[in-house]
Amino acid sequence: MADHFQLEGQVAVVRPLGEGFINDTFIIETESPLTPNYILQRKNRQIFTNIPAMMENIVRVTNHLKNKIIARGGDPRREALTVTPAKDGKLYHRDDAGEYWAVCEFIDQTVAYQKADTPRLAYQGGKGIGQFQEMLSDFTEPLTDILPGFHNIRYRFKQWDDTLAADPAGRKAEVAAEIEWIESRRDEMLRFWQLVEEGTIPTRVTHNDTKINNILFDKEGRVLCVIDLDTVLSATCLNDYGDAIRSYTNTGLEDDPNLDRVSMDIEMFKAYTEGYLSETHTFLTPVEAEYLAFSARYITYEQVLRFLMDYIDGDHYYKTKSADHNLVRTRAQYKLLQSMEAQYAEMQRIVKEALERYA
Ligand code: ADP
Ligand code: GN1
Ligand code: MG
Repeated sequence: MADHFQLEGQVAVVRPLGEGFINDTFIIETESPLTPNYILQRKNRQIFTNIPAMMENIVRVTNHLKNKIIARGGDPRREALTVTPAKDGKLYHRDDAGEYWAVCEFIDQTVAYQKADTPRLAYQGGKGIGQFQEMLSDFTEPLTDILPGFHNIRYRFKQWDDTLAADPAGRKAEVAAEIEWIESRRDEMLRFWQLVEEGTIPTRVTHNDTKINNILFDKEGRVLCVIDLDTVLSATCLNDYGDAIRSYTNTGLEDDPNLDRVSMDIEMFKAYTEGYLSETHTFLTPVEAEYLAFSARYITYEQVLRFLMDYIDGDHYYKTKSADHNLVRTRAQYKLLQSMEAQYAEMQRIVKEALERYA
């Protein structure tokens, strides 16, 4: 597969890499230290139904980022992804089985964390996503909406209602309590989403999948590069902030079987928020600022719904490591949601105080 792409140097070895739930990721190592290594991915074509448009989106966005990075004296090949085209000039290669493959340069001397261990790292992560959004705030080229309804809870409820009605894996009865977690919060989530639908909360170019392993840090723990750009879309920037809070503040694992370990760490929340606002306070509207804390609950709730829905559906969306993996994830994310709900007043106070510094 590597031979189909415009690589510099000779391929030495190709091996699996990373913990992504969606694509199959490999590293291509080249023989010489003078030539780059590469990331090779089989993109998930069940989820991404228009991979050519997705790759086109990624190149448009990374070209814009690279111009910004050059203008501020940065290194465009380390601070932004570089897509490596196929030998026929396309941004992907389609194999005989109809699978789509894509390559980008591997950014070496970096760390992709699975978990935030210090507030400093959370601050850096917030700054990274803030910078990413800020650099794209004047991006005006068209982007194809390759995942319609991705963080749209009205659309998710449609999928949810259909899945429950069909009960394809016969698992519905066993998760009645978990289903109630979703139903009891349906209205408040729709009320929030309505603000996006009516334009009270604006739409911007955002990442939409900001968990911690989708950002690379340098060896000193400074944020370097936002990766996994498959989901770059026009959406509310609150999704990026909320999803990152879900990821960075969790004292346990996303799929922790021990719920005693799972809660929201308010110090991590404060650090991420301060990092994020250090870059975004210049453009966030008052309504966006008002809903930052709620967006963490929104995205965590959506994640509970998506894991549970996949469990009820028979595990077709996320990669799983055991038969009940999606259920374990559901329960762990719900525990996190409850912890956010319990600390909500404090979260709002922290956001307000962080913003007052810029008033
Ligand atoms: P998925 O969509 O399946 O999550 P990602 O694009 O996030 O796939 O890649 C999976 C993992 O591979 C990342 O979490 C990271 O560890 C590593 N990775 C991906 N792209 C790069 C890159 N350009 N340089 C270094 N590591 C990378
Ligand atoms: C998936 O691709 P990955 O592993 O970075 C998912 C996200 C979920 C996340 C949960 C395209 O992210 O939406 O929040 O898993 N990506 C897609 O960990 O569905
Ligand atoms: Mg990823």
